[in-house]
This record gives sequence, structure tokens and C-alpha cells, in this order.
Amino acid sequence: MKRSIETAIQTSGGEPATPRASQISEPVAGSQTKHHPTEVEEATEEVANDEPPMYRVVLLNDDFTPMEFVVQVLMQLFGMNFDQASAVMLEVHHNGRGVCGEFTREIAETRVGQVNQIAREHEYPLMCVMERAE
Ligand code: TYC
Repeated sequence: MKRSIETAIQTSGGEPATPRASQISEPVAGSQTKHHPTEVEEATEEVANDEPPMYRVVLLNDDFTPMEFVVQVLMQLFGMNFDQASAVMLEVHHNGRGVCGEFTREIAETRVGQVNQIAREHEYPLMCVMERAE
């Protein structure tokens, strides 16, 4: 059975995003004790951030690139299934932009280059950019 793109999006479920370690708040050891740090102590506390900066890969809308082509690109380059790719494509189509995913800088740069290259090869104006997440 062949489903239209509009039908596919209505039946697709949104996947919950996986929180990064820094977004999970757990009680800090000792935080239940009687000691209440002063403002000065709090201001000098430092926490190591060993997570790399993340970048959003963002797809932009245009009036000419076929919807089917965009869906194929999202499936091939971002590992999305048909329903996920259709949802992102329609988000871009209706709102002007949509997020393909969040990656480290090198992977984001590679994906942006691949989208723009395949679009140019097919002579479509499809545009992809990256931006710092957070
Ligand atoms: N707006 C395009 C159309 O109507 C479809 C499209 C969707 C184009 C997403 C680009 O990133 C895009 N054919």
C-alpha cells in the first residue's frame, strides 16, 4: 500500500530526544547536608565540561526542490525512515526551516556539504546550513 506524504506524517510518532549528561539533574552528593554555600563560594565553583560543542544541521525551504527528493536526501544522509523524513520535510515546507539533527562540528560540516552537493548535482536550489546548538 502506498501512502501519501501527508498521511505518513499524521501517523508518525515523535521520538523523544535523548538528554545529554549535562541536562540530567541529579542530587549532588552532600547537597542535603547542613552546609549552605555562600554566594562567593557558589560563584567560584567550576564544573568540567568534557562534552564537545554540538551543531544543528538545518534544512531551508525553497519553491522548486521536489518533496520526494528532500525525503530521499533525509533518509540517505541522516538515517531517517520514511515517516521521520516526511515529517522534517513538511516542517521545512510549512515553516521555512527544519532540523535534520545535532552533531559534532566535523560531522555537521560533512552532512551540510553532502546535502548541498547532491542538490547542486540535481540542479535543485535546496540549501542546508549549520548553527551552534544551545
Ligand atoms: N517547498 C518545496 C515544494 O513545495 C518542498 C521543499 C521541502 C523544498 C523542504 C525544500 O528543504 C525543503 N516543492
